Amino acid sequence: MTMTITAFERSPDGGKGLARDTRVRWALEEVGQPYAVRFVSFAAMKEPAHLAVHPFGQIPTYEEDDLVLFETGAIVLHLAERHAGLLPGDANARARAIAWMFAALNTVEPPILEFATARLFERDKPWHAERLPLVEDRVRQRLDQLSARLRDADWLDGAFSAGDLMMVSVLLRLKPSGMLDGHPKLAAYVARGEARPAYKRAFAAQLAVNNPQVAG
Ligand code: GTB
Repeated sequence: MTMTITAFERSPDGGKGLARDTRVRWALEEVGQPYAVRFVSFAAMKEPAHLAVHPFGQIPTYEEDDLVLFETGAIVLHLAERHAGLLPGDANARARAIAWMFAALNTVEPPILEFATARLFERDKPWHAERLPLVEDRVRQRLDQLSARLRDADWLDGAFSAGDLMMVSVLLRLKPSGMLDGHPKLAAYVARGEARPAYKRAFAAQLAVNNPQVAG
């Protein structure tokens, strides 16, 4: 069984690990599965060959024999269900870990993406200065709520799970803004995720492609 994912030929973040192939690489590393990467350019992503695997012309995708998947949530859940290491054995704990995956993608990531978009692409708009604090407030509200739930625990619900993998991946997008600094428990939570050997391998693999000088 060969697993192949797609990733940016050259990520716009220059190897900061923010493109979404990193979370899939991380999941593959956590479950100890080797994988191959097919690199695609922005132009190639919109060509019929890639659109056949990803209807929206994006990365990452996942191929395993005759199974083709897109959407990082679906890919990570598939890996977590097929291989040990990312979901607990107990049925209720498993359901809760999956709920955290959905919370990361559906509740926490949307305001973070809005915030990133506002910071990166809306600076020249006449309404930017008015809109940015509103968007920032929506992110802060989610961080306050998440931090209140996490408290001093290492992970969101018992042992590290796919829920934590997804939540840490989503929160990492805030790092360049410095917003996590106002939430020390979450900053420590993200640092624990980044310290995992599997994350380090995933990060190094994408860095080697996107910034070979730094990767050495
Ligand atoms: N919901 C989908 C999923 O989770 O799989 C979203 C996939 C997605 O947004 N893919 C992006 C993409 O292919 C790359 S990850 N974009 C190209 C396009 O739409 O044409 C998003 C991303 C891109 C770049 C940075 N960065 O440079 O910091 C961070 C995140």
